[in-house]
Amino acid sequence: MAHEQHNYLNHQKGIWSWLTTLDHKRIGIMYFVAIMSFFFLGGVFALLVRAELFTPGKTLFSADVYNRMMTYHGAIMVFMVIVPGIPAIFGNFVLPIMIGAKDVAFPRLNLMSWYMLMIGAMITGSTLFMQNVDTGWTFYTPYSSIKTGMGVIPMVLGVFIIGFSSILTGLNFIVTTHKLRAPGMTMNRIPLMVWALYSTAILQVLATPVLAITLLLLIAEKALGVGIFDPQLGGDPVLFQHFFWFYSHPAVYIMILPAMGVISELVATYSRKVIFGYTAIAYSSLAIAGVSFLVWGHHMFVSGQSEFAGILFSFITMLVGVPTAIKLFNWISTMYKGSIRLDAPMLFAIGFMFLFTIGGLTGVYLASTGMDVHFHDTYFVVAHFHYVMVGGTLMALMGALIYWFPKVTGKIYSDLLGRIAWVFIFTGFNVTFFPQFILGNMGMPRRYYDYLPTFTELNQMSTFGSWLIGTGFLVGLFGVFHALLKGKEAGNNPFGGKTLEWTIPSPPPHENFDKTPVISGGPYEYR
Ligand code: HEM
Ligand SMILES: [Cu+2]
Repeated sequence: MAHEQHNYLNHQKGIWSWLTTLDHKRIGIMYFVAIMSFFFLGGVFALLVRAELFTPGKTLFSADVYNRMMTYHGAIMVFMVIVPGIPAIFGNFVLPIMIGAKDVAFPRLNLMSWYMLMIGAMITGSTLFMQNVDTGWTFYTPYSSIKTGMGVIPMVLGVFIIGFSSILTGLNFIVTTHKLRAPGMTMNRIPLMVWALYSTAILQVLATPVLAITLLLLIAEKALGVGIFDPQLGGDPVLFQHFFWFYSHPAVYIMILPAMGVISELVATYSRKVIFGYTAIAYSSLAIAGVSFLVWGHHMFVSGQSEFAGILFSFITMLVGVPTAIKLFNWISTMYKGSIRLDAPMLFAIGFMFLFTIGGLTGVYLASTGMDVHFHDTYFVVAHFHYVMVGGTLMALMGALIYWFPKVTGKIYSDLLGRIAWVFIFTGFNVTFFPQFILGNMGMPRRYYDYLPTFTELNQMSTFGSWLIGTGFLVGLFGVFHALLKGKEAGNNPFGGKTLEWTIPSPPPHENFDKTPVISGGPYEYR
């Protein structure tokens, strides 16, 4: 072997050089380690929740313990895994490289965002040792503000801080995309992943402050007795729902848009074709981001809002289907007559399209005001949002992991292990969540500790499926260690990608490019 390549991994040595690094690539890896640990914890809670639901009545835990596990599962998965996941890990790693930059615009702010996530997670995590955080991840008032214990305060304080991490990352990505593109890299030449991250960043910056203020108001009411949401103090609990969903609906697009960006890259690379409808895919991200601010009321059809509001929210919600369908049709058109390679990342991309479509279509049921009266707060909703969030975001995350692994580490992730993980996750996923559509339609309410004996079989199927998913992710994790220890050397461009990251060595040098690239064409020039 020749002399060791100089790259960002061996540029400096020691744990301290990592904890103080300003290199976006190293920060991406630090996010990976942190977020995967949260994911593991959230996953354990999920398995415990499903285990408790294996039989009606008490299976393993008391109702109190169940409520807490459900709360931590939801809060960890949403605020610490699926929201930051793809942007913080892969966005950090690839965004600057994809636009031909040396780093993000504000490297120190980038490092600070990571620390804010860690501090927020520690404060939220510390409540694990308090006995009373049992509100569910939505922290609905008046239960959270007057009925349950004080552990809610540190819980939401942690989420508040995590929110700032998200805002700062978004800000950083917006400025980076505008200011640091290489010469010739016009906005209409940036890769679709960058468009997706950019649209996401707008949502992060505009929507997250609303959550932050809402959580501060909740703390103010709980700690100081200021009447905001509590009717006894002159407040309005429905106001909390308006605030909460004004953030949390856009947040579902913070979760899914980066995933869609990943899918665009995978579809282009593994179909070896110019992406069909670049402009349409790019601008549909912006359209989705825009419309997502106008639909929050579909979470409140049964909250007593006016009928007119209901009709309006229902209509606007359905509109989101248009830009989403545009993306889907363009991906399929790209694959049409392409030389498709069904490597593991492409399997995850196809899994994404399949599961996300089911999730999206069932969203249309929920968005119909009449049907939502039937489905609201049942397992149908649980199935719907897991199909979109897990089926969408986590499938894309796995695809992204295997696709960019060689670039990040210099080693190739075993395609076989990737496929095995895919089979377990994809099958397990459907076994877990499909029965929940039926359960919801039969009337099983969500969040409950107990259920009618008639629901037993479907619940057992669902619990069994959760073990398959768990196994799939363990295989996925094993694949990481396997690749690090035994993976083949990657070379610059093992999959024939066309975007800029594939033009530099794997792992990349400290400052990405020896000399700034000059761009003269679009990002996917296959023919
Ligand atoms: C982009 C991906 C999407 C994600 C990540 C997502 C996520 C979610 C989540 C987390 C919930 C449950 C909220 C809760 O805890 O109460 C939910 C509910 C809902 N979603 Fe989606 N969703 C997505 C797409 C859609 C689409 C495309 C539609 C409609 C066309 C839709 C319509 C609804 C409706 C109406 C509800 C409320 C149901 C109820 O509570 O009765 N969603 N979604
Ligand atoms: Cu929504």
